[in-house]
Amino acid sequence: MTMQERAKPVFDLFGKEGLTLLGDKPLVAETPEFLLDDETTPISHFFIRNNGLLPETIANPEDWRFTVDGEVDRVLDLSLADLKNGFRPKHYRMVLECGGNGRSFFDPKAEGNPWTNGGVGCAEWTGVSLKDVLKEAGLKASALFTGHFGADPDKNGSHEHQAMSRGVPIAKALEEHTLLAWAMNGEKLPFIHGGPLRLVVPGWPGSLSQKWLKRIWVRDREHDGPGMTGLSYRMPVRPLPPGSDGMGVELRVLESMPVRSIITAPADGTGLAAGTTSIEVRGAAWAGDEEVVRVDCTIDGGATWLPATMTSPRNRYDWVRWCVEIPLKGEGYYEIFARAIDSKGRAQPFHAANWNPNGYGCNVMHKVAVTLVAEA
Ligand SMILES: Nc1nc2c(c(=O)[nH]1)N[C@H]1C(S)=C(S)[C@@H](COP(=O)(O)O)O[C@H]1N2
Ligand SMILES: [Mo]
Repeated sequence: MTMQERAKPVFDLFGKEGLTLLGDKPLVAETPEFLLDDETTPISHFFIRNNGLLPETIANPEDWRFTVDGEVDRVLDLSLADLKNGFRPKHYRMVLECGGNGRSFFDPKAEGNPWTNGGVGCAEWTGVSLKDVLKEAGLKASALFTGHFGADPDKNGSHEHQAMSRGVPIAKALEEHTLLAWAMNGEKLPFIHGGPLRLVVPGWPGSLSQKWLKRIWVRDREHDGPGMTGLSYRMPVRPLPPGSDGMGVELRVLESMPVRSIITAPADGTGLAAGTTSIEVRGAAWAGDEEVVRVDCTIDGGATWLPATMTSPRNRYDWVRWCVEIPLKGEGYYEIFARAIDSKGRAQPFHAANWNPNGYGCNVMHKVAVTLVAEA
């Protein structure tokens, strides 16, 4: 059986269509770029990333409970219903992107799931700002970091260790857009995306957005759960020669994700009818904590660029959609590249730069090839 055949029952179970399976235990699946052609990514096309096995489902989501403890004045033990009734709900459309998105473009190959460009989606999240809940708990002066805990068992099915438990400096936790979310695209948060309750920590690696959230431990130091130590989510401070083992080099935790764009139409490998004189190229772009200031496309390997028109993001951390009409000079083969530039002037590279042992933060330009067939 191929990976795709094996995936079908699981994808059907979770209402997924057209995803590419990267692994089944843990379940990991990415979205082909051409299925990310919507302003808001439908749940059926939203990628899946798990580091352990799935937790048990629960009968009544409103009874889901989670705690806030550690460096707080009052320990909170709240149900989902308490959250909905006690705090002001927020609705933001925001990008969620795996820290390893793009990993497969590194050469030599880096450790981990071989994401191409589809470990990303942009959904409308409904929930409350984590800061409002932390305020209710009362942060002590010693509160420096969060630690996130979910209900999922690890890869071996054990609940003794967390499959993944990461955290953020308290300033990120206190951002308006860092949400405790219970709905996605206006629907009850699907189980596979962490329902009944998950964190959404936008702009930073997806691993911070803990699914099936059970506990926020407010800490007086950097959190040290699985995913926080060693080479996990750390980048070399100084550029490394590709293929290094990363031993003995200075590393820092990856925070904001780098600027990135994808071409969502046409699909790679599209054949264009004879006589086509131009092609509409569309896509999405986002830039971690920064803004996207422009997107350009080239069909001549970067010799000339055409500026794309962009939509305005709905709110901070939303992606922008862009579009550009590119004239074609007749029959033949064309490679389209899209390049986004962020508000700090940083652009995407033509090849996977910034090689690192675990393959994080690859933002190489996306390439789509099309062929205009000859007149019959
Ligand atoms: N409890 C829990 N939360 C988790 C994970 C996990 O394995 N367990 N994986 C993280 C990672 S690495 C990513 S990229 C996102 C993916 O979210 P999604 O599956 O809803 O797309 O969830 C994050 N939250
Ligand atoms: Mo991830």
